[in-house]
Amino acid sequence: MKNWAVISTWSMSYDGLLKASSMLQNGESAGDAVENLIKKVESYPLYKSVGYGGLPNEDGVVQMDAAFMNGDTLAQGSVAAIENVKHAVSVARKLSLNKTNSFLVGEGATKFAMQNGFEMTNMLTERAKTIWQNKVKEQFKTGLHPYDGHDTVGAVTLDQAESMSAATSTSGLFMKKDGRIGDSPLSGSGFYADSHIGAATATGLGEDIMKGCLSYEIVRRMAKGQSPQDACDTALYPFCEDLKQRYGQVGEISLIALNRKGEWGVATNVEFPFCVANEKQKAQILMANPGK
Ligand code: SD4
Repeated sequence: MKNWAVISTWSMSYDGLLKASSMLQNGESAGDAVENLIKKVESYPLYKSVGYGGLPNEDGVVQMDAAFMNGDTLAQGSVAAIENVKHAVSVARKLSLNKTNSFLVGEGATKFAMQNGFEMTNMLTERAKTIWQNKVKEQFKTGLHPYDGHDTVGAVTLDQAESMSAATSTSGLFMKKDGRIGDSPLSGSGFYADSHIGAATATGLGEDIMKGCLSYEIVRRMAKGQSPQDACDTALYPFCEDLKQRYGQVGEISLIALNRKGEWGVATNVEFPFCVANEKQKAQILMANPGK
């Protein structure tokens, strides 16, 4: 059997990774596998930061960001601050087929999803609403800390035809401002894929990930011959140091990468469970610890 591989962020992506693994093993495409992986996470109501059951913004509305990239053509589609759509990643993938208008935000993104027959549903579960109501009460007493309850699903796949894809999906930061967009739908920050080289995705504080365009940075480093692990390490740790110097602080950031040979790498400044599988190794959840 030819090489295939998949890597994804956080242990919540394990079931999705199993699905993607069996698809890749059966010779299905990197694009289909990555979309199905993300859809599994989007569907599960107890994951507080992605899709159905995702935590809302400060107005109590679930606004989601998602992206899809085809590493063969470099085509990419994104949605941001989209509402009421069951699978934001699928809307992003559809947009990636457009030559223009491939990144839509807010009402325009939601309208596009409706007009194109995507399943629409209220994404705010009773559980998420209760968490939000409690937070609103607490806010009066303690002030707002918006980085509470996060975890974006990001994934990268390599199929047997040597194509790669990357995708992300998130409800972003809990209690974020209406219209706030993170790194996840932004090309080069939250994701990047080039089948000739490799692909990467990011999770963590979007505002900081954007400052380093970290997914693109990793792919460029792999293009210069670095292994995925070296590319992740050298993209993340000096950047964190630099940001601390210039800006006084750095948020939580975790990065995953895969190259076209199916080798993977991870770097993080927090404890970070992630999932991997390839043609030789069964699906597993591994723990990455903060590096230098
Ligand atoms: C964002 N990067 O919207 C996302 C949130 C996230 O782990 O990944 N949290 O900034």
